[in-house]
Amino acid sequence: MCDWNDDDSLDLIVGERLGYLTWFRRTGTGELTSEGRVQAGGIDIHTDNNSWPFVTDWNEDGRKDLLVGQEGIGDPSNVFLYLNEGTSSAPVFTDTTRVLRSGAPFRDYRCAPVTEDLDLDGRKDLVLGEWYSSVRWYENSGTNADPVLTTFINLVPPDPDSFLNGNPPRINFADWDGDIDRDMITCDYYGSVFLRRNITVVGVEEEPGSSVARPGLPTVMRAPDLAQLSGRVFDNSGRDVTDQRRSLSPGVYFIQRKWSSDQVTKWPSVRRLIVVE
Ligand SMILES: [Ca+2]
Ligand SMILES: [Ca+2]
Ligand SMILES: [Ca+2]
Ligand SMILES: [Ca+2]
Repeated sequence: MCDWNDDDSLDLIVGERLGYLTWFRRTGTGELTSEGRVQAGGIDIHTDNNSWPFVTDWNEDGRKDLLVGQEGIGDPSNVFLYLNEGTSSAPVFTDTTRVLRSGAPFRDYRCAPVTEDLDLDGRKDLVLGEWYSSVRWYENSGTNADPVLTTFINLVPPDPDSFLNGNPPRINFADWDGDIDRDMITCDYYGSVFLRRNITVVGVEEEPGSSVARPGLPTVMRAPDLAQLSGRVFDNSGRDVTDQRRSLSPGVYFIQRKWSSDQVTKWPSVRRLIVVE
């Protein structure tokens, strides 16, 4: 789901068994109407079976792009990127590239890629659902505009035997339980929906001499590093001190980060605790 044409109404970009992608536009009355298949170079985009579209501004140029997974048994690549060469409100695609990890294409079957900054370091990561239930987190070691993906951690382990763990997973992130952190919701081939709550423990942990960023934990930062972060900074009275962040005194602050991993870009109400040393 995304606002494909930037008219403030959520639309659908739908993948399907036969590999095409279709845009269903939300009308003024709230109904969805088909606007036809999404094209690249004037031709319907046609992946292998079970196409999975995810709309995100991959290269951070302000224009939404398309990240697409496919089934692709035996195919040389199963995660593709279509960079938008039009505008954000009228996307135009001409070509596609393969998304790489450690320099090689993803060859896992039935890929479902989404972007999500799971470790809250301000850089979007890749979360990949694939054959046999596994959901993998590829931490982005590059930048937001040029993600670099290498190793992964299984958020959900593969289950090639029982097929009871959400096989194959289709992924979404949302704060389901309203406790600020974002939870993972997946559905599978058999019609089940799985909720996996984010249960990161909140606490303070310090490692003297270095900036520390841990999932879900308050972050200890040096003032020079804070100056490199995008986002708004507030002191403990709620005063916006973003303009002074290069020279903040040691103390406790809060940072608010803009995110765009749920098809929209917005300032969330959540402010993350940081400690400037
Ligand atoms: Ca729309
Ligand atoms: Ca873009
Ligand atoms: Ca990240
Ligand atoms: Ca939550």
